[in-house]
Amino acid sequence: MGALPYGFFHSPKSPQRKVSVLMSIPRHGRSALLATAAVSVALAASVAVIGTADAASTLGASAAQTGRYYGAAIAAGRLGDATYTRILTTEFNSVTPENEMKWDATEPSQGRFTYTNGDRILNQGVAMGAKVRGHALLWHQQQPSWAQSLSGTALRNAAINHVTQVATHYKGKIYAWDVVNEAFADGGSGARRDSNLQRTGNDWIEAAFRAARAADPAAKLCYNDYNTDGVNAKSTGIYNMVRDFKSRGVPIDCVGFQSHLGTGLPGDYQANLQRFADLGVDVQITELDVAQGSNQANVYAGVTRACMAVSRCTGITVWGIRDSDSWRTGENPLLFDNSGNKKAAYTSVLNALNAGGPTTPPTTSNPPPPTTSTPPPPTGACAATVSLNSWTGGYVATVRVTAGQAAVSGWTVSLSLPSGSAITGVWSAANTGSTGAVSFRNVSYNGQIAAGGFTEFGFQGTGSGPTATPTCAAG
Ligand code: 9MR
Repeated sequence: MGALPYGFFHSPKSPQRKVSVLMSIPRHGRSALLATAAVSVALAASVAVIGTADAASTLGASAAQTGRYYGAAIAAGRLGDATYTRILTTEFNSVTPENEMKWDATEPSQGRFTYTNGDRILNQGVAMGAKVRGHALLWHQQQPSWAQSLSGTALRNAAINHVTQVATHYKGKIYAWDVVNEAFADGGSGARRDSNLQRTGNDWIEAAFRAARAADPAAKLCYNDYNTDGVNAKSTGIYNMVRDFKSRGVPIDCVGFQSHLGTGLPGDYQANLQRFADLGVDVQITELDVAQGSNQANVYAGVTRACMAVSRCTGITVWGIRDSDSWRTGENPLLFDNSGNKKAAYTSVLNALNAGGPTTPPTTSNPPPPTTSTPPPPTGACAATVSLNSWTGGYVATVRVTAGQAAVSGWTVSLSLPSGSAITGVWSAANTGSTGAVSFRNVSYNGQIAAGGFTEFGFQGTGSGPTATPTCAAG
């Protein structure tokens, strides 16, 4: 059997549960937290001196031996629970906020941003020396009520502003953002899901990724979804989107496979991860949980082995710590029982991690650094063209810079913005000016363009975008 029908689990939890997530941590909880964080730092230090040939004894340390992480979704409201925090700081080297960085939590009324609980998760991760996955900038669920009542250009502008503001707040601190969550429909269509965001125009996803890149160039930008646990219509729809994004230079770095699983694992789970990796993106298991049953430990082991076999599978996150922490009430889908004891599934995961696999490619900043070994080619002429994704009140411009018959070594693109337009974000170029006559200089990694080749940069702005063809100066 494959994944359980996910929609069954997917109804939002009661408002009471959300309120409890937003509770503040009691003072004594905070000091317990700091104490355990200190212990974990000491543990991490001792792990670092163990040779990679030794089997590590925690999930995080074992995953780290091949350059991967093993993470958990955590809730700010549980950090005062000593058992929970002990397991977290001992076992995991990545955290994801279960709810605290979602739109309803971070922008409860329009333009008023609240980061208290998101920051708690971030600080917990930092104290542990863990990677922090940001989850999730845009999603059709858990939108604040004010956003639910918007549509069209007002919603598009609000959504892009949300991405920009939240990614800016956490700039430089997030390993990977789930920029867009669950935008594809279930079933056989392979198409986008209908939602208020989708109704703002099919380009909403790429606009979100561009805004996220502009706000936090160091974060890996992921698309995240469920029921993508093998080669099926939904995962193929996403695959086609990622392939299209890569071909057009839309910034995307990773795909998250939530992996809310039933009592079986599709036979092509690993092959599906691999086909995405072959597009040139990282893959991550982002919300793993597996229905309890005689097969639970085997399914967990299978997921682990699949990730370990794919060099671009950079890590695994389980969606909670103890069974009692899970959103799947009564299904006992996690690695620790209600009392915090390790289950058979835990042992199967640890063994699979310790069995090893190819190491993940070294982490590079986004975009990759320049290669300095080849001498710069001779200077030639260049040309630039702009394509616009516009909505009332805003736009995203993608500018293609093309070299002529000779290679280009450095370029500057100049253009004129209509009155009322102002640039709010730029990626893959450095701008001079943000209104009226503006220019864009190449950055370190995209100044060299081979003869006849091209590179792209982009910017986002308010008002309406440029209409005249820009000029390009080489050198
Ligand atoms: O685990 C989360 C639960 O506490 C929330 O009530 C719920 C609201 O929809 O979201 C849960 O997390 C979801 C995640 O953000 C996206 N993928 C599905 C997860 C389970 O519903």
